[in-house]
Amino acid sequence: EFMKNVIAHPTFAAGKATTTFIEETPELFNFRQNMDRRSRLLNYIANTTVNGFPGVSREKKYYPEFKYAEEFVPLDDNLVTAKDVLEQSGPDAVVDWLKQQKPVLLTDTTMRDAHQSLFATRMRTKDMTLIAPQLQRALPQLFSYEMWGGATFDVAYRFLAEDPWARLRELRKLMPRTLTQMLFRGSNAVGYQNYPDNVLKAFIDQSADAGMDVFRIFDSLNWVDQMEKSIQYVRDNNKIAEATMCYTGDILDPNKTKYNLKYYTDLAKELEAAGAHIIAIKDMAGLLKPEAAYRLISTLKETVDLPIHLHTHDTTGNGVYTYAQATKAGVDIVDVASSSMSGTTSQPSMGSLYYALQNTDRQPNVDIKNVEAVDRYWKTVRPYYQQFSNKMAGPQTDIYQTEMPGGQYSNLQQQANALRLGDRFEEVKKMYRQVNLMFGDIIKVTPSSKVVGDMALFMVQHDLTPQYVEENGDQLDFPDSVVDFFMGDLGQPTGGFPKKLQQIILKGKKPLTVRPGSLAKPVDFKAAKQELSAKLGHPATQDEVVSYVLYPKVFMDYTEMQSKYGPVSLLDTPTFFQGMRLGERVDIELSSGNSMIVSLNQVGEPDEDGQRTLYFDINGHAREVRVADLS
Ligand code: 3PY
Ligand code: ZN
Repeated sequence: EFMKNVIAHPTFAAGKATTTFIEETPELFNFRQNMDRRSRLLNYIANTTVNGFPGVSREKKYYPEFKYAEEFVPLDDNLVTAKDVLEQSGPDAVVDWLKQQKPVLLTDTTMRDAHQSLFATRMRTKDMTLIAPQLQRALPQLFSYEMWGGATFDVAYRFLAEDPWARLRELRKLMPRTLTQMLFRGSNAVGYQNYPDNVLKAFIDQSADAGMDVFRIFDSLNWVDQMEKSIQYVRDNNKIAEATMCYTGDILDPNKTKYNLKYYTDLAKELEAAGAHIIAIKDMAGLLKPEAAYRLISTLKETVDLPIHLHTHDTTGNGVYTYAQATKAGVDIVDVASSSMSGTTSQPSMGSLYYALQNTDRQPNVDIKNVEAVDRYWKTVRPYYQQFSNKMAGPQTDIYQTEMPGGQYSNLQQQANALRLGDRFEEVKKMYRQVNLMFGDIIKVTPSSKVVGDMALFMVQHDLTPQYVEENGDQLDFPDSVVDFFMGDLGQPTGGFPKKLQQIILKGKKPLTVRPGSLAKPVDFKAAKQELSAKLGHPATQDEVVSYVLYPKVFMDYTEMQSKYGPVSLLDTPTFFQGMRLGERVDIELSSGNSMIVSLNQVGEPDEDGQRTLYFDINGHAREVRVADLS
């Protein structure tokens, strides 16, 4: 086949081929590459069929009955989107445009926070790109689609064996008329540790280049010093800097004085001075009660001259009511998710909010038929991820006490299960609250929430009480994340660290009192690129270099997985997690017009070496694959 391609090539046919012809004509290798990709994918399918996907139990393979073919109500030809304004006139014009909008604007978080909060961030790119063109036809007028950042970056590489940059680039291409939005953890970027400033800059520059428009920048302790640089880097790229206040406590509770209304209005003023285009209120645990939302938003509207974007989680069941009150108070944008990906630890439902605001002048400008049509797609996708679900069946009002972020709930459950504390999760939740108080009542959001979670698990696991820690803490070996936190590695909490506990935990080590990023040595990107290129055996791209700098091990593991199994992101989700079943046929589109149709005809018994032979049929040709049965 390779020689046939050579002979058929016009240069060769014209008799002009020189000795370098083969090197100069890389398309000849496409055939080989395809062959190679097919074999690797087949190995993946065979291995997953025999041994399963790590951490996923074997189940009846779920096949949606339903073929997605919806008609959408056409949109007004004169529609102007926020993305149009950004492209034509830049971020300041978007700010002005936002201020003129009467209806409340929406951000759809289905492709980021919703699945992060409902099923441990496992949604695959394929399930997003399949609907993206329709989203663009049905709902281009949303303010933005949040589809990147937070935990998605790490999880894409670590658990899904796919490239997060490719996800961003692909969705950007498929949805050109709506802003893309990401969650950016300030000095922690999309990780859990502090990075040097030049890493933040490289990441933001690269994200902007890949198509990111709105950067929601927060700090896990609401420390503005740790957000300033990122805000500036986003501005330098002519993109939208949404500076964030994480909401905790209860501004209307007179007994809770640490995070009161003044705390938030002062913070908003600081963020405005730091260059924010928009102020986000990130109610990551869903603690903002309806009346508090009304008070907070109306006061902020009088305090700063910027649009306000409200984010909540529906864990307590009050999300839509909170949004309704926020809308009354003049909030500009709110975060919602498609119905079947909404509720409980996720965002409130877009459709529900639409009806809640009916007969008001702030009802979102969306066609409800389109909203519902899009949701019929997500409804088919959700069961693919059932095994990762936190299985929360209804509202949890004890969150008002626990103050645990929606995105953490399912993760902490998984961590507890791994430590065999699954049946003591109620205790873990209670301890989480106690740890927060021991730590001086801190903002709890990634990564500070992880520190509180790690400490709570540690205390439940070893049956420790706060009093015991205080009296005998010098004997205890605390989790690394807890030690690092008290060292000041995540920054300084409002009101400082509780001194006594800090001494107990640090055991004589001297903590930082300044921004860790101000001490961190810049990363030498040239050297990193050289090092990585040598490891990869090809010149590393900037996407790869940035990922390698942020997550060296996770990234290298991913490349290893790629070279072993090829582009597994092309598989449909049930096949990715479950492999194939006897007699089943799966279509894989390798590239447009280039499909691989796979049938599984027979699975042999293990031989004396424990190897099974699987008999496939690929595009009509028989293929056998041998796989070690690890069971
Ligand atoms: C994240 O940082 O990933 C979050 O979603 C925090 O709420
Ligand atoms: Zn959130």
